[in-house]
Amino acid sequence: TVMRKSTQEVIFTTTNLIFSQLYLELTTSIPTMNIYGFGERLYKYQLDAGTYTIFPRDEPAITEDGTAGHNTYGEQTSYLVREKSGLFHMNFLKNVNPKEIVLTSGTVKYKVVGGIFDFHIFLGSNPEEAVQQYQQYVGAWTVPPFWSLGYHQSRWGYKSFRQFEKVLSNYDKYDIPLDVIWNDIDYMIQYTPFALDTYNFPPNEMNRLLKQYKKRWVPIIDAGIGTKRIKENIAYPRAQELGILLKNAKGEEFRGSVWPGDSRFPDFFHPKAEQFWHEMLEHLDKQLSFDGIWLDMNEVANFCDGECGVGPSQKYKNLPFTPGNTNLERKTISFDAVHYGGIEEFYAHSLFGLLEQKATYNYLKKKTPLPFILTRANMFGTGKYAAHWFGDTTSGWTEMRYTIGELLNYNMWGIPHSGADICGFMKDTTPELCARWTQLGVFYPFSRNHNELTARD
Ligand code: MIG
Repeated sequence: TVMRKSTQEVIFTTTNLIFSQLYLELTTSIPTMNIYGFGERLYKYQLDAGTYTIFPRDEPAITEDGTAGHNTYGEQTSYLVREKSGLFHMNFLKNVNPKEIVLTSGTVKYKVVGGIFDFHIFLGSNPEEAVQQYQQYVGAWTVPPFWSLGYHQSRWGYKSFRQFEKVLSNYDKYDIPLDVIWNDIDYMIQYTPFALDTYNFPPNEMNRLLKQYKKRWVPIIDAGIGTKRIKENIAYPRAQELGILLKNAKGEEFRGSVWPGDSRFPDFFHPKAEQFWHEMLEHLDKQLSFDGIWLDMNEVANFCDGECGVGPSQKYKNLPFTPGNTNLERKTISFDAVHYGGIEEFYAHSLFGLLEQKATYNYLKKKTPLPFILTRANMFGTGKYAAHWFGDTTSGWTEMRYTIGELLNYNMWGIPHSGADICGFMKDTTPELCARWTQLGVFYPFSRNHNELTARD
């Protein structure tokens, strides 16, 4: 039992405790239902009683409804709660294993598959004080460069620099201020990371446009390294040479599949992984200099469930409990994949993104005092390196409203530079929704219009 001395109020007390190798359960009382946190999810800010899954994954168009399995891209394991006296505290569970939280009136139950219980409680007299202490502990947050606080334009499906030019000239024509223009996976040859498509995006044309229209440029980098033997693909041979690829339980390269087709994943635990990542970023930077980096598919996403051709791992097939009621290795890498130092993926899932963000940050830090990185995967600590957008949000009114709840959450979790795709990502938007979303979106600290490949402009 933890009691606040000044008010004698109980703020944490365990009413049950199970502690075993693969299953941990604990129930604590909470003082009121003015409770906020547990992500990532697209939902309103104050939580209702319900079941909340925490396990980062790549699943588009998910809206929370208080039942298991509506988790999205982030690992955020803290909550803020109002005490009966009116004081606030924040509770943080430092654990990156898959978990589910069951919130009932007056209790929080943690159901965690693996790892340890490591709780931290931050006492404040008001919400700001509690949040500040939490943020100090997790290392938040990086100061964004001034330009990144401006307005951004992106979409999936700019096929060439000509279409890019059309977008830029339209912004000018209608006198809409724009600071940053982005490229999605279309700028690469066969979606192969670090392989610039110089036919459709010739560096001289791109540089001319960025200069003429005075825009900053941010390209996407996906986590999966394609294995295609094309001369522009320098990443795969170099990763093999340095021996930095993630391995399966047999010690072979772990086989995945992402946008470039057959793919491998860099193992950011490897001491030479950062060198590899910096060499690749520099290779792209030299051809076409970027102002920031957009990290996608880093939960990590995989089009196979577990290893391609093998399937989910045998070892972790029969877990005592499955958060989210769904195969946890769905669209990601197997839990028995092995990182450098013998660390199994089961214990390191969310760390892929964090270590990738850190490596990217360290590269940009060589060019500029204030790096800008946008990441989809996130966990506690991400704010130290990167900004976050809420992934694949559907173009709908409820979704638009819920982005406000998510925004407040990320402000609390130490990633204040965040926002959702303005006008929505999945499905066609409508003129009215898009106008309203733009009115809301200019108040997102990270303010970017972005759209899916098949949805209309
Ligand atoms: O499998 O790069 O959330 O913003 O446009 C989809 C294409 C991959 C998901 C991102 C989205 C991006 C899209 N990506």
